[in-house]
Amino acid sequence: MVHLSPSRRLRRTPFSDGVEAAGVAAYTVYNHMLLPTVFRSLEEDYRHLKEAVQIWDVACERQVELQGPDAGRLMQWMTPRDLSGIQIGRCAYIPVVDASGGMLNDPVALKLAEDRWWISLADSDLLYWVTGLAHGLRLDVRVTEPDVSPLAVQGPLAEDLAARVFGETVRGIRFFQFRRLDFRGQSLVVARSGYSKQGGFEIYVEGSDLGMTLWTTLMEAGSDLDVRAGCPNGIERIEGGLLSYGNDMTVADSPFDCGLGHFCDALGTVDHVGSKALTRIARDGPARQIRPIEIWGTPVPACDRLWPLSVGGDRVGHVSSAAYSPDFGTNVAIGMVDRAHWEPGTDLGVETSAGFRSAAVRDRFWA
Ligand code: THG
Repeated sequence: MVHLSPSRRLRRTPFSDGVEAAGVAAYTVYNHMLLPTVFRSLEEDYRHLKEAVQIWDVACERQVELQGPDAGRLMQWMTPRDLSGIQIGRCAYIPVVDASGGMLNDPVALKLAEDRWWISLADSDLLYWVTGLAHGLRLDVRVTEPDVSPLAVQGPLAEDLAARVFGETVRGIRFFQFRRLDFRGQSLVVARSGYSKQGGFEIYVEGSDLGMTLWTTLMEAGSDLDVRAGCPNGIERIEGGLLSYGNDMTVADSPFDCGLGHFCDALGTVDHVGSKALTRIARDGPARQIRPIEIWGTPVPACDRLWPLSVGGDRVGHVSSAAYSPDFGTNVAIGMVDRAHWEPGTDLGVETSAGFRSAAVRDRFWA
């Protein structure tokens, strides 16, 4: 891969100076921002994430803020997930769909107040869609992108590190809940969440100026815990079945295709922009669905295009993410498989960028 040319369109983050000082080896682009992908090596970063604690610059998870009397109505109009039971202080993973039921994003929503929400975006320009809905429905709500940058603390020692910086109270924050905690006289949203299965927190840094102060404080507080700069790990997230918007799903896929049916209102009583389409898909069942796929043989390269899946020469789906897992000693992958072939144990062929391989549908993700 050649270098990324720096420019104003490719936004740095409040933590980029720290990331670079820590020796970032590779970046990707996410929401027009820099997102580190490798520090030492994918495998070394993976091992360390599972054994210690890492600080992740995930400022690219941009927030869309809804503020005003109609904030709740707009939130519910965007998603098939029933938000009526979501209390202040809770996070909710939500499919966001268009009028055809196609996935526009799969953000984490945070309910800050009855009239105030943040939507912590995956990689698509959802701000335009949300602003458009607000105008089209003539809603009384302000839609903005605030100066808020998430910093994640992930790994088995994350709770110990977070407790040193934010106090013992962090231990009481449950999964997908958040509290406002003091850091240097400023109250920051600290949530137990993050794009790994290793546990940890996400700190929503309000005000870019505070970014490097928090970064440095965490690094110093965790030096004896072997804290390192890290990033979402391409092996670990496939083992855990964490989906990547733009890779594992696009606007061509419904939440049911993505295995996110349990995040959709089961009774079909929630009125949202994709209600009609999703009611039909829920009734008929999806024609294909995301499945864990095991690819046999030696380590496969990174999946930078769809790899066709086949049975007896007929195409039955594709693989969208793959990696060799050191812990499971096999190639772990995420695929989209047609209904007739998605049963666990089904043998498939996959045309990887390094040639044809045998593969199989698994019953569950690895971790
Ligand atoms: N944290 C925050 N914002 C984000 C992400 C994040 N925005 C972009 C991206 N990640 C959105 N995608 C996901 C995908 C999976 C999860 C969160 C965001 C996730 N899933 C849990 C799982 O699958 O185990 C379960 C969620 C649940 O049970 O509600 O955490 O990581 N701020």
